[in-house]
Amino acid sequence: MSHLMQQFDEVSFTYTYILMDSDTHEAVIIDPVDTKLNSLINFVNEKKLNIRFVLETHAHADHITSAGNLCKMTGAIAATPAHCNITNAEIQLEDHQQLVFGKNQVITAIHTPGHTAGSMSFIWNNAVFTGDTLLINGCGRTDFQSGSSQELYKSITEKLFTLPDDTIVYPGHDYRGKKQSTIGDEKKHNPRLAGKTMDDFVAIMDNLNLPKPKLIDQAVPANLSLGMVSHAAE
Ligand SMILES: N[C@@H](CCC(=O)N[C@@H](CS)C(=O)NCC(=O)O)C(=O)O
Ligand SMILES: [Fe+2]
Repeated sequence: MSHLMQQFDEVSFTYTYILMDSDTHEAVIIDPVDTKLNSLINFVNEKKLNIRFVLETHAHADHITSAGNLCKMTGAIAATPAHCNITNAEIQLEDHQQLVFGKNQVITAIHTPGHTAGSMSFIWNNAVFTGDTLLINGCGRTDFQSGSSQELYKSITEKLFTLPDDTIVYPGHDYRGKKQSTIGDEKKHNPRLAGKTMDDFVAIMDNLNLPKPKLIDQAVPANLSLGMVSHAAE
């Protein structure tokens, strides 16, 4: 039996996921946020979880991860996409690499570049954790961290949209209070993708004109070391 808990950070609108195996109490955490570390640790203690791996979908630009501290506190192993250059993560995930925890729980990492060059999505049972590759009725921006709207279109349409239609989509963020979707619904209703060619998609992404994330200059360097910021220079 498996269980999922979704934690929300209302400052950065980030979702953190706790994937649990009920037989063994082993668990995996995806995209933890620094300011939510205490409540996450409380949940882990309350449920008596043994955290095996802490995963990042990418090096985030809008908040600082707690992955480094979480690993230190729980003895978990950090696993991050190989092409995100998160140098102190013990496992550098390659495309299609699998992580096993609990009793036969398998997570498959899929390289889905576009939001950032290294971004990955994680498949578990009938769910996919898409990070900022695919959001509900949207997608991550492509204008920094070697992003590419052409690559993002290919990752979504050639990789994520080939998963079964009833696959549950758990995004890295939602700015409108939605918690989950399905591949079928995103194929049909996502305004950036439904019925859109790559050229249409690129034109949409070129015209978003979004302001830079407020924390990008602190968050990206910190997240390249799992949020373990060095205080030596301060
Ligand atoms: N206003 C937010 C913007 C955050 C932002 O740009 N987030 C990225 C993900 S790291 C994104 O792709 N957002 C998609 C969107 O805003 O539609 C902030 O300052 O942090
Ligand atoms: Fe992001």
